[in-house]
Amino acid sequence: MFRSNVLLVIFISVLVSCKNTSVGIYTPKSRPITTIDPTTAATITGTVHFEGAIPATPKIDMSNDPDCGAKIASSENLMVDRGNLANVFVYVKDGLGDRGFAVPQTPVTIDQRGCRYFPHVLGVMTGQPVQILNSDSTTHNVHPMGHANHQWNGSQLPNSQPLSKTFTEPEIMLPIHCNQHPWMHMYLNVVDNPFYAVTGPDGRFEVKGLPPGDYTIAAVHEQLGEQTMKVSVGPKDAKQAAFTFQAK
Ligand SMILES: [Cu+2]
Repeated sequence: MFRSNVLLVIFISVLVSCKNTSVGIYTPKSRPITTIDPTTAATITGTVHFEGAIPATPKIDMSNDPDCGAKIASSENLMVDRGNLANVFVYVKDGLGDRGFAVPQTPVTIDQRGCRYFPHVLGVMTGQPVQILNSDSTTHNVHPMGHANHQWNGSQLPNSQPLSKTFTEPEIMLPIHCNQHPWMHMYLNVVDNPFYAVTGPDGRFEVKGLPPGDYTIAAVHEQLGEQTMKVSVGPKDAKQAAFTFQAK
Protein backbone atom coordinates (compact mmCIF):
# COMPACT_ATOMS: atom_id res chain seq x y z
CA MET A 1 0.00 0.00 0.00
CA PHE A 2 2.79 2.35 1.01
CA ARG A 3 4.70 1.43 -2.14
CA SER A 4 1.68 2.10 -4.40
CA ASN A 5 1.15 5.51 -2.74
CA VAL A 6 4.77 6.42 -3.39
CA LEU A 7 4.41 5.38 -7.00
CA LEU A 8 1.22 7.44 -7.28
CA VAL A 9 3.00 10.51 -5.89
CA ILE A 10 5.90 10.02 -8.30
CA PHE A 11 3.45 9.60 -11.19
CA ILE A 12 1.57 12.82 -10.28
CA SER A 13 4.86 14.69 -9.85
CA VAL A 14 5.95 13.63 -13.32
CA LEU A 15 2.60 14.76 -14.74
CA VAL A 16 2.89 18.15 -13.02
CA SER A 17 6.46 18.68 -14.18
CA CYS A 18 5.49 17.70 -17.73
CA LYS A 19 2.65 20.17 -17.61
CA ASN A 20 4.96 22.93 -16.44
CA THR A 21 7.57 22.35 -19.07
CA SER A 22 5.59 21.27 -22.11
CA VAL A 23 2.46 23.41 -21.76
CA GLY A 24 3.55 26.50 -19.88
CA ILE A 25 1.97 29.92 -20.27
CA TYR A 26 1.04 30.79 -23.81
CA THR A 27 2.85 33.97 -24.76
CA PRO A 28 3.62 35.63 -28.09
CA LYS A 29 7.26 34.70 -27.56
CA SER A 30 6.35 31.01 -27.62
CA ARG A 31 4.74 31.20 -31.05
CA PRO A 32 6.68 29.84 -34.00
CA ILE A 33 8.22 32.62 -36.07
CA THR A 34 6.36 33.26 -39.31
CA THR A 35 8.47 33.76 -42.39
CA ILE A 36 6.99 36.44 -44.60
CA ASP A 37 7.26 35.72 -48.30
CA PRO A 38 8.18 39.07 -49.91
CA THR A 39 6.83 37.88 -53.27
CA THR A 40 3.28 37.68 -51.89
CA ALA A 41 3.37 40.33 -49.17
CA ALA A 42 0.69 43.01 -49.35
CA THR A 43 0.55 46.66 -48.34
CA ILE A 44 -2.19 48.79 -46.80
CA THR A 45 -1.81 52.54 -47.05
CA GLY A 46 -4.17 55.32 -46.18
CA THR A 47 -4.87 58.64 -44.56
CA VAL A 48 -6.50 59.52 -41.27
CA HIS A 49 -8.73 62.59 -41.49
CA PHE A 50 -10.23 64.86 -38.88
CA GLU A 51 -13.62 66.48 -39.44
CA GLY A 52 -15.19 69.27 -37.43
CA ALA A 53 -14.10 72.31 -35.53
CA ILE A 54 -10.52 72.15 -34.35
CA PRO A 55 -10.33 73.31 -30.74
CA ALA A 56 -7.71 75.90 -29.83
CA THR A 57 -4.38 74.26 -29.04
CA PRO A 58 -3.70 74.52 -25.29
CA LYS A 59 -0.45 76.21 -24.30
CA ILE A 60 1.93 74.58 -21.86
CA ASP A 61 3.71 76.72 -19.27
CA MET A 62 7.22 75.34 -18.80
CA SER A 63 8.62 78.37 -17.01
CA ASN A 64 9.14 76.60 -13.69
CA ASP A 65 12.22 74.89 -15.13
CA PRO A 66 14.52 77.36 -16.91
CA ASP A 67 16.64 74.44 -18.15
CA CYS A 68 13.79 73.38 -20.42
CA GLY A 69 14.72 76.21 -22.78
CA ALA A 70 11.45 77.60 -24.06
CA LYS A 71 8.92 78.85 -21.50
CA ILE A 72 5.81 78.08 -23.52
CA ALA A 73 5.04 75.10 -25.71
CA SER A 74 1.97 73.84 -27.57
CA SER A 75 0.06 70.73 -26.62
CA GLU A 76 0.46 67.80 -29.01
CA ASN A 77 -2.76 66.07 -27.97
CA LEU A 78 -4.58 66.91 -31.21
CA MET A 79 -2.41 67.61 -34.24
CA VAL A 80 -4.48 68.49 -37.31
CA ASP A 81 -3.09 69.97 -40.51
CA ARG A 82 -5.52 70.68 -43.36
CA GLY A 83 -7.85 67.97 -42.15
CA ASN A 84 -5.10 65.38 -41.70
CA LEU A 85 -4.65 63.85 -38.26
CA ALA A 86 -1.17 63.08 -36.96
CA ASN A 87 -0.10 60.78 -34.12
CA VAL A 88 -2.65 58.08 -34.88
CA PHE A 89 -1.43 54.56 -34.21
CA VAL A 90 -2.60 52.20 -36.96
CA TYR A 91 -2.06 48.47 -36.55
CA VAL A 92 -3.33 45.00 -37.40
CA LYS A 93 -5.57 44.27 -34.44
CA ASP A 94 -6.94 40.94 -35.57
CA GLY A 95 -6.55 38.33 -38.29
CA LEU A 96 -2.98 37.13 -37.77
CA GLY A 97 -4.08 34.09 -35.75
CA ASP A 98 -1.36 32.58 -33.63
CA ARG A 99 1.48 33.62 -35.90
CA GLY A 100 4.61 34.84 -34.19
CA PHE A 101 7.02 37.32 -35.74
CA ALA A 102 10.71 37.99 -35.35
CA VAL A 103 11.38 40.79 -32.88
CA PRO A 104 13.84 43.41 -34.16
CA GLN A 105 16.81 43.93 -31.87
CA THR A 106 17.33 47.42 -33.26
CA PRO A 107 16.02 49.76 -30.57
CA VAL A 108 13.34 52.36 -31.10
CA THR A 109 14.30 55.68 -29.57
CA ILE A 110 12.53 58.16 -27.33
CA ASP A 111 14.30 61.47 -26.89
CA GLN A 112 13.63 64.05 -24.17
CA ARG A 113 14.42 67.41 -25.70
CA GLY A 114 13.25 70.83 -24.55
CA CYS A 115 11.22 68.99 -21.89
CA ARG A 116 9.14 67.27 -24.57
CA TYR A 117 9.10 63.68 -25.75
CA PHE A 118 10.09 62.91 -29.31
CA PRO A 119 8.15 61.27 -30.79
CA HIS A 120 4.81 61.90 -29.10
CA VAL A 121 3.40 58.55 -30.27
CA LEU A 122 5.57 55.52 -30.89
CA GLY A 123 5.12 51.86 -31.77
CA VAL A 124 7.35 48.98 -30.68
CA MET A 125 7.16 45.22 -30.73
CA THR A 126 6.95 43.19 -27.53
CA GLY A 127 10.50 42.51 -26.39
CA GLN A 128 12.11 45.04 -28.74
CA PRO A 129 14.53 47.40 -26.95
CA VAL A 130 13.34 50.94 -26.26
CA GLN A 131 16.19 53.39 -25.85
CA ILE A 132 15.38 56.54 -23.88
CA LEU A 133 17.68 59.55 -24.25
CA ASN A 134 17.98 62.74 -22.25
CA SER A 135 19.19 65.54 -24.54
CA ASP A 136 18.35 68.22 -21.97
CA SER A 137 20.41 69.99 -19.33
CA THR A 138 17.79 69.13 -16.73
CA THR A 139 16.85 65.91 -14.93
CA HIS A 140 13.90 63.88 -16.13
CA ASN A 141 12.11 60.97 -14.49
CA VAL A 142 10.60 58.58 -17.00
CA HIS A 143 7.46 56.87 -15.75
CA PRO A 144 5.55 54.43 -18.01
CA MET A 145 2.07 54.03 -16.55
CA GLY A 146 0.86 50.86 -18.20
CA HIS A 147 -1.66 48.30 -17.07
CA ALA A 148 -0.53 45.15 -18.86
CA ASN A 149 3.14 46.09 -18.46
CA HIS A 150 4.52 46.69 -14.98
CA GLN A 151 5.14 50.29 -13.99
CA TRP A 152 8.55 51.64 -13.16
CA ASN A 153 10.25 55.02 -13.10
CA GLY A 154 13.81 56.03 -13.72
CA SER A 155 15.64 59.33 -13.24
CA GLN A 156 17.97 60.57 -15.91
CA LEU A 157 20.50 63.24 -15.10
CA PRO A 158 21.76 65.54 -17.86
CA ASN A 159 24.30 63.80 -20.09
CA SER A 160 23.58 60.45 -18.49
CA GLN A 161 23.54 57.14 -20.32
CA PRO A 162 20.42 56.19 -22.26
CA LEU A 163 17.96 53.93 -20.49
CA SER A 164 17.32 50.68 -22.31
CA LYS A 165 14.01 48.96 -21.54
CA THR A 166 11.69 46.37 -23.00
CA PHE A 167 7.92 46.02 -22.75
CA THR A 168 6.75 42.44 -22.80
CA GLU A 169 2.96 42.68 -23.07
CA PRO A 170 0.85 44.11 -25.90
CA GLU A 171 -0.65 47.41 -24.77
CA ILE A 172 -2.10 50.25 -26.83
CA MET A 173 -1.64 53.91 -25.87
CA LEU A 174 0.49 53.17 -22.82
CA PRO A 175 1.10 56.61 -21.27
CA ILE A 176 4.61 57.66 -20.37
CA HIS A 177 4.94 60.65 -18.06
CA CYS A 178 7.79 62.59 -16.54
CA ASN A 179 7.59 62.88 -12.76
CA GLN A 180 9.67 66.09 -12.89
CA HIS A 181 7.68 67.95 -15.54
CA PRO A 182 3.94 67.24 -15.31
CA TRP A 183 3.20 68.42 -18.84
CA MET A 184 5.54 65.85 -20.40
CA HIS A 185 3.69 62.87 -21.74
CA MET A 186 3.73 60.53 -24.71
CA TYR A 187 2.16 57.23 -25.73
CA LEU A 188 3.91 53.97 -26.44
CA ASN A 189 2.08 51.25 -28.38
CA VAL A 190 3.36 47.74 -27.75
CA VAL A 191 2.25 45.10 -30.26
CA ASP A 192 3.24 41.52 -31.00
CA ASN A 193 3.36 41.92 -34.76
CA PRO A 194 5.38 44.21 -37.03
CA PHE A 195 2.35 45.57 -38.92
CA TYR A 196 1.87 49.04 -37.52
CA ALA A 197 2.52 52.69 -38.31
CA VAL A 198 2.04 56.15 -36.80
CA THR A 199 0.50 58.85 -38.97
CA GLY A 200 2.70 61.81 -39.74
CA PRO A 201 1.59 65.45 -40.11
CA ASP A 202 0.05 64.50 -43.49
CA GLY A 203 -2.15 61.88 -41.80
CA ARG A 204 -0.60 59.14 -43.93
CA PHE A 205 0.27 55.64 -42.83
CA GLU A 206 1.69 52.55 -44.50
CA VAL A 207 1.52 48.98 -43.21
CA LYS A 208 3.61 46.71 -45.40
CA GLY A 209 4.88 43.15 -45.58
CA LEU A 210 1.48 41.65 -44.73
CA PRO A 211 0.81 38.00 -45.51
CA PRO A 212 -2.38 37.68 -47.60
CA GLY A 213 -5.43 37.40 -45.35
CA ASP A 214 -8.49 39.00 -43.78
CA TYR A 215 -7.62 41.57 -41.17
CA THR A 216 -9.08 44.06 -38.75
CA ILE A 217 -7.11 47.28 -38.90
CA ALA A 218 -7.41 49.65 -35.95
CA ALA A 219 -6.64 53.36 -35.87
CA VAL A 220 -6.23 54.74 -32.36
CA HIS A 221 -5.92 58.34 -31.25
CA GLU A 222 -5.12 59.37 -27.69
CA GLN A 223 -8.18 61.65 -27.40
CA LEU A 224 -10.51 60.50 -30.15
CA GLY A 225 -10.46 56.78 -29.43
CA GLU A 226 -10.39 53.78 -31.75
CA GLN A 227 -11.86 52.98 -35.13
CA THR A 228 -11.61 49.63 -36.85
CA MET A 229 -11.98 48.47 -40.42
CA LYS A 230 -12.00 45.06 -42.11
CA VAL A 231 -9.47 44.79 -44.91
CA SER A 232 -8.79 41.68 -47.00
CA VAL A 233 -5.55 41.50 -48.93
CA GLY A 234 -4.49 39.00 -51.56
CA PRO A 235 -0.96 38.28 -52.74
CA LYS A 236 0.93 41.51 -53.56
CA ASP A 237 -2.19 43.60 -53.04
CA ALA A 238 -1.86 47.33 -52.41
CA LYS A 239 -5.05 48.34 -50.61
CA GLN A 240 -6.19 51.75 -49.47
CA ALA A 241 -7.88 52.42 -46.14
CA ALA A 242 -9.19 55.76 -44.97
CA PHE A 243 -10.27 56.67 -41.44
CA THR A 244 -12.13 59.78 -40.38
CA PHE A 245 -12.40 60.97 -36.79
CA GLN A 246 -15.03 63.51 -35.86
CA ALA A 247 -14.43 66.40 -33.49
CA LYS A 248 -15.74 65.63 -30.02
CU1 LIG B 1 11.02 65.80 -17.50
